Amino acid sequence: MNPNSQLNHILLISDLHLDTTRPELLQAFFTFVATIAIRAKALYILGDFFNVWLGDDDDTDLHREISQALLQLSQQGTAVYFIHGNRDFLLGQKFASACGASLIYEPYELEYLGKHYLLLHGDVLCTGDTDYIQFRTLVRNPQWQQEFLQRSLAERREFAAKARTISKNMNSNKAEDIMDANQDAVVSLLLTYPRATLIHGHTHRPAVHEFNLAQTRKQRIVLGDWDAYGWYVQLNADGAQQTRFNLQTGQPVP
Ligand SMILES: [Mn+2]
Repeated sequence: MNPNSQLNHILLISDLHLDTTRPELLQAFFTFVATIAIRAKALYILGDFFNVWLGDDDDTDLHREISQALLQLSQQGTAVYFIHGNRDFLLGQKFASACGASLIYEPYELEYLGKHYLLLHGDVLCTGDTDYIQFRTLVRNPQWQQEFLQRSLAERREFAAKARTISKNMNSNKAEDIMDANQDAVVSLLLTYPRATLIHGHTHRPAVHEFNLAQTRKQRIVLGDWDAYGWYVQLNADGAQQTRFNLQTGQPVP
């Protein structure tokens, strides 16, 4: 049992984009786990935790260090959950188990202390980006995934590098708002989950958006990506609050 679990709150993070090129982010994540996440009842990771995920058979030092840290966290009483992002949608049951974590699927409705939240990565909301939505439909197809995972790691790596180059070239010509969440998509999702506050990442535009829908005040919270700062959302009896923190010290930065 987690000795601090009386603090009774849930944490959510997104878009760490961990890989070997950003050792300072990896260090910040380990500090976050040991000092902040350890006090939470649960940690939800809302996608793009890894910068790229080619399959659970891609067994690297980075992946092992991360699974060990998460396994320890889960064994100390903080439940860990993964939602797929657009970069790590191939993260599978095998790696999740190695982390002591559960894979959950978006949109995921979470009820906590009488409040309802709807968790997702956020890429499905960017409906203005039709090239991307088309690509997503392809790579989220189970048959495509099965075939892809049967290719050699070298081939998968090559595909990922190509896909990144294509997406970079396409995105450089796109208007900013095309790659943001589309309000019609947000509204349509909230009409299906009328009680929920939306929480997602993906766009790297941390914010709390408030608007009226059917005479009710609604909230959409966008988690920040870990880059210059780290970000997490905390759920407690008062609702959801986002904190920005210093990556080295873990201290909040207003
Ligand atoms: Mn993303």
